[in-house]
Amino acid sequence: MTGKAHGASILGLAFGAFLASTALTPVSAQTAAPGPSLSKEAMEASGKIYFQRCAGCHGVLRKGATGKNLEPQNSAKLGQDRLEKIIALGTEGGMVNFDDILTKQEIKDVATYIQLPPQVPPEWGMKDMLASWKNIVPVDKRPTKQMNAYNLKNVFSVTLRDAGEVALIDGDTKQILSRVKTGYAVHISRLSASGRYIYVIGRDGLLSLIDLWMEKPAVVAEMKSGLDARSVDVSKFKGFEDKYAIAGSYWPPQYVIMEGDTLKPLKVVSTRGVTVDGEYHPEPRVASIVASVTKPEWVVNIKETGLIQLVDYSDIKNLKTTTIESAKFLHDGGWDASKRYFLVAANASNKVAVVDTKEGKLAALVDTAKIPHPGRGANFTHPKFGPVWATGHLGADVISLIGTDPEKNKDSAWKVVQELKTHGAGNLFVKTHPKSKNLWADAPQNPEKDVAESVAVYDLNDLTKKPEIINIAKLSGLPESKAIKRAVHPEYDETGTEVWISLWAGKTEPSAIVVMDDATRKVKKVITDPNMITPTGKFNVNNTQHDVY
Ligand code: DHE
Repeated sequence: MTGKAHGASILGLAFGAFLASTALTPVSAQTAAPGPSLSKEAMEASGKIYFQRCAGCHGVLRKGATGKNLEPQNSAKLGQDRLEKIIALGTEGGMVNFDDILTKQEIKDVATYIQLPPQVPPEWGMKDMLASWKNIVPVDKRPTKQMNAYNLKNVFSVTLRDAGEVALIDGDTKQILSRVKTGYAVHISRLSASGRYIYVIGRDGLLSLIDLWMEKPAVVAEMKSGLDARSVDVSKFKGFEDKYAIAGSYWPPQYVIMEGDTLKPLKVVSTRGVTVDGEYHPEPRVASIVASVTKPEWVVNIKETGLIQLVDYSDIKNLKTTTIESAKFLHDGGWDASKRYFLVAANASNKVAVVDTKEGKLAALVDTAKIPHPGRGANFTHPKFGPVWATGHLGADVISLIGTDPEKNKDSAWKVVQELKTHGAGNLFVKTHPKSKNLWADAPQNPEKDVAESVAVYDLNDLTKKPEIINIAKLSGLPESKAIKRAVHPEYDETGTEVWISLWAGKTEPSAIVVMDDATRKVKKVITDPNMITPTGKFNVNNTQHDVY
């Protein structure tokens, strides 16, 4: 079974169960009344497409988040023709075009589907999780020391998005060490506090635990943590290293705490509830999760409620949670250089929320340009404003620099102190390294091919200089094609001297990882392979383990 088929079947099963359990009126009955209707087959197919392609931004219940509310009272107003056009061509508001991914008939059916009442997927609780849990290599059968000769600190876990796999690549030799089957449309990798285990979460909620100490690193445990998920982290506080893991779900809206070395589920906590505006929300999804090193806590960001939870894992039977009000549609974020403050984008509110994890309080809500999207952001010391954290934007062609030192640089703290002009909107990730004097920014969501295939590089010694714009696709030597090869997710190696950039092409086209020399900004190596299918995120073991960015 290919990775693609493997992933699709897992999601298909979940979705089949969801469709079978839905309390919706049978479609044939709906056709009796005038208005939009679909055959049973078209309904199922459109439901799958919606769940896989649309729910991430619009929500399973279509209440809206980064994307617009698509409940029937709103979508029906737009009407079939307008909806088909929007799905096919996208909008200036950030909706991408699907005319190169879906057939005309699929677009037509999805346009109809979103005018019908949303289907409610089933819940996924402790029983389901335990039934899905596979302790493939029990802890006492695992190696007691590293059994391979790899320089593990410089290994990269690379998301092969549409293959449902990660590739483990040796950062020193640039060789693919192994490809590991994981969940559908894999999202992120995170490292255990010890650096021994990699945790990989798929969009289908399948969490895979990879043991880097094995002669050939492989999956030693897996567990389906939800039906739709994006985030995972581990316990990093002293005394709790590798003890617990936590995975957040989009559906059902909840998080699960697990044993760190086996993934056995221990506790499930729902995030349904009332938003910062005081209104009940049935689908407050878990966005980013990050582990503190100064307290036994996770920072759990709940997208739709705009609430940030500090979850204290020192006693999970008597779980204590501090709930911090911020702004709605929390998404991704990272630590400041001191690792006391966590900065998270409330993206559809055009704000960055700053949490003081020492005090357990909101430090600030910073207004930014449109739709901040930091990934984990980038930290460096600005010649004028002191320590700053940088975020790019999906909706604006700037990088915002936010001052992060309220002690010594009080006037700059929690303000956008400078905006750096980029080569275009549609940025997803920015990156630097403590040993580097460069800041790299991508723009993969920009509709212009040339912009999406390029990165901007800033000289941190002189931020008055224009950035150098480098077309990574042209440098890669991959065959020219009409389709966009999106340059995405710059990631440093352990030493901070190389920057790895994915060229994310279509499923059937050649993709690559281009390794740039940070000092000269020239190509050092292009990593290609027939199995390098849709590489996106890359997670260097050392930098991810120690939150270096
Ligand atoms: Fe991501 C991080 C959600 C689409 C690549 N993405 C995250 C996080 C969230 C999230 C909540 C933070 C996790 C954490 O830190 O715990 N992403 C979503 C979506 O909801 C969205 C918009 C739509 C969807 O349906 O999934 C989405 N993401 C994408 C992509 O299309 C990307 C570009 C390609 C891909 O592989 O799917 C993508 N997201 C990433 C990456 C990170 C990420 C590489 C981790 C960045 C890092 O450096 O930590």
